[in-house]
Amino acid sequence: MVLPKGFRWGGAVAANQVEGAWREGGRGPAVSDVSTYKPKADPKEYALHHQNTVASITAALADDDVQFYPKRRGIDFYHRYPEDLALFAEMGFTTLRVSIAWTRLYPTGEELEPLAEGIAHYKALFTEMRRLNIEPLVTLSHYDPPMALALKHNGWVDRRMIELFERFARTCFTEFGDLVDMWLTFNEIDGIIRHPFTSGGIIEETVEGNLEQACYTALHHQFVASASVTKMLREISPGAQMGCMLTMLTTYPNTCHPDDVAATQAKDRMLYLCTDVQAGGAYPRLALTALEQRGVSIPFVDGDAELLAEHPVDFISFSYYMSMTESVRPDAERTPGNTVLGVKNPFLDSSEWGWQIDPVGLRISLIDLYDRYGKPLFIVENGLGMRDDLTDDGQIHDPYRIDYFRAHFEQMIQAVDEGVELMGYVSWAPIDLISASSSQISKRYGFIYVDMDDLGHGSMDRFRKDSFFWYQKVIATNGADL
Ligand code: BGP
Repeated sequence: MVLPKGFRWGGAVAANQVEGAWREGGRGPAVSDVSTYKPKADPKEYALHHQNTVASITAALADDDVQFYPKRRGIDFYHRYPEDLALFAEMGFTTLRVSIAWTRLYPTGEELEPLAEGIAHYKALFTEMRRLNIEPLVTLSHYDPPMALALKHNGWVDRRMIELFERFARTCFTEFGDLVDMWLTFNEIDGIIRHPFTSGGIIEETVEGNLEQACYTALHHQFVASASVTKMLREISPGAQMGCMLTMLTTYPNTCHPDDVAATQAKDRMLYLCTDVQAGGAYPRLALTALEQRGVSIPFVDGDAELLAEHPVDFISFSYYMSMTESVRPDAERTPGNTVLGVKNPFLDSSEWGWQIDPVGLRISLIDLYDRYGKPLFIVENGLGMRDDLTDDGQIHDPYRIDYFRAHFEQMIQAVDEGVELMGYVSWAPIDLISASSSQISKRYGFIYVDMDDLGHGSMDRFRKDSFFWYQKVIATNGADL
């Protein structure tokens, strides 16, 4: 079993979780800037700030604090990227997934011209990556819509967002097109249904009517925006490729009771809605019926259906961290997963954060997606968030992380062996960063340790973990030596 020559290896990060420098270069606020971390000792204050109401957002924006809002400081990748890229190159990365902060180019999302400083920053970043032979895979929107658009238009609920996103994308394609050949439009596009504020800048309090309707309206606008900029990319950079990005929430029936199987089938139908639209070019009929029965309609305007049908993505990318099960029993034991609650699988172990570790689920996911769409796949997030200890002599022994990756790579290679066309694998994340869901850095994913605690104390110095050397060997042997 061998991976094809040229198989891409690397890591993935997102601007709002690594860059920091939230006020530099004219950058405008993004929804991620009000994402809070507070030690559990003060749950009341935490809850208050976590509401994402207009009042709490306004108060947060007037507050300069970076301790309480860790995504504002990230890991200072904005300044330290040369050092970090050198470490990635040392591991042998051929690809790095990064995202562009929309508000570094358009601070409120509505300016007519982009900021020169933002463009210069990303040009320098991509140029340095190319110099190190690291190919950029770039996400246009990764959980950081401009805050101004959230407050003014309620984010993606408003169809005007499409035009503003097109302007942003056009700037990216024209300015960075000679350095970037692989793009993704929206990170985990399905996420808008589960966390409307983070993904879509939707402030629940100001939604008129049904929240689920607002979320599907916003999702439709993102689909249209995605197809429209896919069309644009083909005109501007004919050789470039566009991918969609799905949260792969692989679900098994908790038992072989037919009701559990039927419930899993219904869940899967909604899971694949996004890839059916973005890769298949149309909404799946039964999912539409299910939505209609819940009073949700899709706000098609003339030309949308044709646009979606004519401009599907070139490849399908996804995040995969764990699997879960589905049960119709109301008392079934629940367990947390990636932005969802699932039913516990008795055959699997869990991470410290309760995410159930399932390497075989990665193979199942690859085969399912490839069977369904027949398009090239790209694993653009996979990894294990754990606490790590830095020893006095600057080492981090993380055999649990090596075990996790080894088991997942075995299954990935098996899927390729079974015929799945896989463009590459980039881990989440090659370096410790601020966690999306908890805003903690102590939920560490990296092969590289960042010396900082959840309150921002520490030197921010980088240290190679044991897994760093292991991944280096894996890449050097193209997965032959695990
Ligand atoms: C995905 C997101 C990432 C990332 C990852 C891990 O859903 O695309 O941004 O952070 O999950 O999640 P967390 O940081 O919550 O552990």
